Amino acid sequence: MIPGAGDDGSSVVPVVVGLDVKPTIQPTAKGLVPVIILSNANFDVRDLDLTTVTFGRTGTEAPVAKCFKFQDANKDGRPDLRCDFQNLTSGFQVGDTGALLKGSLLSDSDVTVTLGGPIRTAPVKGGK
Ligand SMILES: [Ca+2]
Repeated sequence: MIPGAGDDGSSVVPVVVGLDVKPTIQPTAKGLVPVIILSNANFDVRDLDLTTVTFGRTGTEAPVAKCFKFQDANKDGRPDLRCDFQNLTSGFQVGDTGALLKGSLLSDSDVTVTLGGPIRTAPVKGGK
């Protein structure tokens, strides 16, 4: 089943907000991908239930490995949050151009927030 494609009448509300991902991802590299979750006028990252957050090619692949303190990363006056995810678990493939992050709200676990951001992938060493 494709995540989010259910037609069961549940109150899942995808909200697309900003995600600032490390620009170039090497799909076969070990280590962590740093992701900055950006707040905006309609979304405050402090409302996100971090225990439900997942990240990757379709947004459901990797659980949070580590989150940092809230900081205003883009200097717009709203708090942002950096979280790191395991690169290999995130499931990126060469040629991918976007990353997604999904998570529920602390105030309403039925609401799923979806965040997206652009990425580039680096060629895999040693050929295709
Ligand atoms: Ca900010």
